[in-house]
Amino acid sequence: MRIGMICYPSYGGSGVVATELGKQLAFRGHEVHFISYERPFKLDLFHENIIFHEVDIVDYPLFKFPPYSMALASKIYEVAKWAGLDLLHVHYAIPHAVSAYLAKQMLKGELELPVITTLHGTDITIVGLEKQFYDITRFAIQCSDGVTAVSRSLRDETLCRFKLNRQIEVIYNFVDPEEYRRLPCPQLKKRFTDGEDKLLIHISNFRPVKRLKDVVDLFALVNSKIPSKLLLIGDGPDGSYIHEYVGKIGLLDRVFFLGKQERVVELLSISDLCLLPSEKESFGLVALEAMACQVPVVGTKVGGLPEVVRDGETGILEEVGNVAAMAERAVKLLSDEERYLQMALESRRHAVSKFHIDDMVENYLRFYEVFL
Ligand code: GMT
Repeated sequence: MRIGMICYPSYGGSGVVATELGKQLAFRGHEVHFISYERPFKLDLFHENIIFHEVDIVDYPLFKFPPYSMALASKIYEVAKWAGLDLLHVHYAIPHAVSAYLAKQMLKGELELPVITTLHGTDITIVGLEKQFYDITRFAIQCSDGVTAVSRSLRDETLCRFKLNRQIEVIYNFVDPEEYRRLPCPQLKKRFTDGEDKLLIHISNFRPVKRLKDVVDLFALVNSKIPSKLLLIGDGPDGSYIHEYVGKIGLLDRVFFLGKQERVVELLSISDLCLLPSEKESFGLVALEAMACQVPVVGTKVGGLPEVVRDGETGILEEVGNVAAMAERAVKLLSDEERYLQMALESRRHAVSKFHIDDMVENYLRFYEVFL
């Protein structure tokens, strides 16, 4: 198959999922054409079946905002004809599904291009609900030949919020158990703890939806009972505010701001708990990656997170904002070595058995077949 893959190239779950899926399809002999404004950061290899096409963004003094959606549609049109694409898979509805629709119309009479849209979360639960995006997002989802969502929760929320009456297939996000596994990293661990402290980790884009203050408050409560350190990986709008807050509560010597990281396996491998007390989370890819590295997750009962993390078996889930309950259960877990080990091992087992990359790639391939 010749597949066009549209995604955001930057750090973030949707781009990671699209890139890893594209790589796997290429390894299985399909030709994958990535189209984006930059090379996706996880597209870090040469493979003869992977071709990256950069969307040229034309600036002109008249444009306050260069029209990216149009530029993307033109690029899709161009690549589809040039490569003879069999199918287009767009990740994140806004604006990708709209550009795909445009390109498909432009190709009419020349090439039949089935469009598959994968919904990732904030395109539905936050951005898509904005007044100026709602109708056009709904239209693009309705016009896609196939639609997938990364959790049952996201599928149901899409159908309900967008008042849609169409089939949406659930294909979960996935993890490569070979890449994400607990590695022995004693030297790295020594840089943060002398062995006495527990290590807690949070990885995100530091947006309000991730509730960074809850991350820090949760950590502070755990640390007041069990000496701990917190690794904060990522950056985003709440970065400086949260740095200030950590200073205000006097924990700067126990919280490490490590910024954006390309590889997190080693950092996860030295951690004891992964904190994800988000306001919304359609899936929580980072929770899955943590579990694959034997790190139980402490998070919220929101969106698709309960489909990924099994409360009491692979982590702890509480209501949004109930930091006290999360901390109390986290302290109890960290104090019980036997139970902790059991949960850490179960986290890995569950991640590998339910979210294996090979199974999900097969699910996508089966789904593609329906539209060819
Ligand atoms: O907010 C983020 O975490 C980024 C966003 C994205 O599109 O990259 O993440 C969404 O998609 C991920 C991949 O499918 C999911 O794992 C995240 O749960 C989802 N984020 C939210 O729903 C807030």
